[in-house]
Amino acid sequence: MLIRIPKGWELPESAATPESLFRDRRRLIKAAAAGPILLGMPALLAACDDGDPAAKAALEAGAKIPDPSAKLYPFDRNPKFTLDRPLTAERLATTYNNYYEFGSSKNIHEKAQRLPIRPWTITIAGQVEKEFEIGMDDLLAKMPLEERLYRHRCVEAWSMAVPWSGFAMKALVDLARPLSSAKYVKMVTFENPKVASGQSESWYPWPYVEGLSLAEATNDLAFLATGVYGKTMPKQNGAPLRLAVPWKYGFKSIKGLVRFEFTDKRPVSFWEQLQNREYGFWANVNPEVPHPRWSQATERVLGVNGRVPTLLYNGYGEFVADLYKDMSGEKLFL
Ligand SMILES: Nc1nc2c(c(=O)[nH]1)N[C@H]1C(S)=C(S)[C@@H](COP(=O)(O)O)O[C@H]1N2
Ligand SMILES: [Mo]
Repeated sequence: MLIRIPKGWELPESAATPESLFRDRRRLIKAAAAGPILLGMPALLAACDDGDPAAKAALEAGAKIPDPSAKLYPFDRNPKFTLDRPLTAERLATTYNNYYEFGSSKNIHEKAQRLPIRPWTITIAGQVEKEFEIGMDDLLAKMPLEERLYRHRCVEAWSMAVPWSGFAMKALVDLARPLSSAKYVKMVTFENPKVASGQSESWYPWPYVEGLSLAEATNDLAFLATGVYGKTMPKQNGAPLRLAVPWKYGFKSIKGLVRFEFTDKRPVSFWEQLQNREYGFWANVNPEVPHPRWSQATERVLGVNGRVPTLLYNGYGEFVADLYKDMSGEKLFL
């Protein structure tokens, strides 16, 4: 028998996942409409994809295709991005995750192994000189690869500090050559409910979508991460490509990216669509602006007992505060 005793920095899952409250409400409304017998059924059906053995074998084979970029790591560390705290233990950062495509608990790292990460194609679309697609390894060959130490602050008030490998998002924007009309970039996660069972939960507006203004995306701090801890990105952390925008709440740092769309309209992000009162577009970290249901003044650092104060822009004000100086009418911190 395996009894797991929660660590001091862990919350009961029900409390750590505010989003689940919303989901439960949606589920109830849906169930009421469909009749009580269907409660919880879609998730159950998706979880057991028995059926065709050939299809199952193909899924398993896809999941096992090795990552050919492994030989590129580690990347040289950029000394401009340092930390005020120790790095989070690799084991914690890679086993305590948020990735709703694979379920709403923190413990999704095994389920995420089902995702095939090669071949992997990135689409550049919308208001650009010319739309194109590029394979993940061709993209890696064109980008200025480096390592950066970043903090990460989840809206649920836990945090970590990790060494991301990847490249400045500005390098991807330059490659995309957006037109002057483009003001935002909308980013989209893969969609594959056969391997990501959470995507069969129809009360969510899949695929996961996030957005940045172009000014944010070309800021020094906006980073596209392809690895962590000097190695390729674990699937549960968003392989093969995820965003890292450490001055914003963690949900902005979208994982499993397949599409960048340049647009003149502000994209509506995944959580904003579900609950815009609680998860806004800008979502910059601010200890003085509470979430409607809890304080953001302090945070639990993974692996550390007790709480530490949360900092404005998660401590990155010198990089990003200027981006927002003429935006007083906007809900910048929610
Ligand atoms: N596609 C996708 N991206 C996502 C999420 C998600 O559920 N799906 N969760 C977000 C949230 S809430 C956080 S805190 C971070 C967690 O990243 P980590 O698991 O690497 O710590 O991923 C973000 N990116
Ligand atoms: Mo989060």
